[in-house]
Amino acid sequence: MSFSCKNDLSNDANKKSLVEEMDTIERRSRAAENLLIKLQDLSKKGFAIGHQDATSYGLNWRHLDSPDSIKSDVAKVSGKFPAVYGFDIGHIELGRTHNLDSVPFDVMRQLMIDAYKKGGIITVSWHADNLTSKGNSWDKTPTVSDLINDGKLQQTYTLWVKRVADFLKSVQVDNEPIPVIFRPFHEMNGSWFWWGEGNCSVEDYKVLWQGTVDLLRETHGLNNLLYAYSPNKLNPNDDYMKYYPGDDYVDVFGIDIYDFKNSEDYIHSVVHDLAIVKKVAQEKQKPYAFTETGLETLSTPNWFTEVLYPNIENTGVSWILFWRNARVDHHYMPYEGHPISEDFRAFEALPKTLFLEDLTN
Ligand code: BMA
Repeated sequence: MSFSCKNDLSNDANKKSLVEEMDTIERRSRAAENLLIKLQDLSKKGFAIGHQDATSYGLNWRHLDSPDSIKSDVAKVSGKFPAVYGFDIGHIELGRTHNLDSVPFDVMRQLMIDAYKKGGIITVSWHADNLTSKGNSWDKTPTVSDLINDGKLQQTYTLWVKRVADFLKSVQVDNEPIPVIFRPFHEMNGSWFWWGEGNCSVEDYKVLWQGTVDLLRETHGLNNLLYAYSPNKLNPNDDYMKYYPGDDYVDVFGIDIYDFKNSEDYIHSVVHDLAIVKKVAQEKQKPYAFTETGLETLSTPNWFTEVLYPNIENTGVSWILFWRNARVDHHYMPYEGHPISEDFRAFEALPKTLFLEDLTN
């Protein structure tokens, strides 16, 4: 079955036959199953530390061509590499050679392979462009309803997903695609992306998610992916499950919460929202994670040890992903000489923080 009109995707009979069909195909590769188990197991010890674009670039360095030696701001500051590696494949859908943040996809592939071989966990987000307006992810022009109803756009989107599949299939070790936690269409309960609240109906969002996963799994036969559902911080009265596309389409639960220089508000959300994520995940027997977080520029002293750690140490999250170190005014992890470095080293020494060398394969 392919991503096609809404009727096909919301038709119960079609869904039932799809589920039956899936039973006969290997739904997840052995490596993807192992990753799922690893996520559950490691959460008994602590939480894995992740960084977006950890090895792609940092402050004053960049892997522009093929990577010779692997660097990371986290390693420069703490002596340890992160355990989780976030990448973004925005612009792969356009057939470009570089992602939206100028990381060459060939370099990204090498960095993913290197991290995986060393026991690291790979997670991928997708800041896809807007199909209708051709603007970026933040272009709110409604497009999902167009996609569902317009055959021509479906053709384009099908090609976009093929490019995603080709890339994710091409990241191989021993001729096998490595397992990846794919986290598309994130923060949908916020209104800043074209797939977000107000720019796309709840029903259409689910059709988009399910249709995309069906294409990846069936048309392209990808079984190396785990799918992560990650709304943004909940506003009062938000239902965490509002956009949930269903148990067959999600393997990992998550949430994105940032500290906008208001620690009290941040702590309140972290404690409140992670409790909800944990409850849902435990009911569904799936792992859960703090899929994005950070304090831009790290201007609050002792943020890692005093604001963050005490509020997540007992939540049971499998990992926590800090956003990227792009610039002096846009970074979420310390870099060499950063005033918060010492606090970060103290955070590293706390019992629950797991870095690359703390993970076992
Ligand atoms: C956002 C910002 C952007 C970036 C995007 C995708 O949060 O960091 O600068 O392009 O993520 O990485």
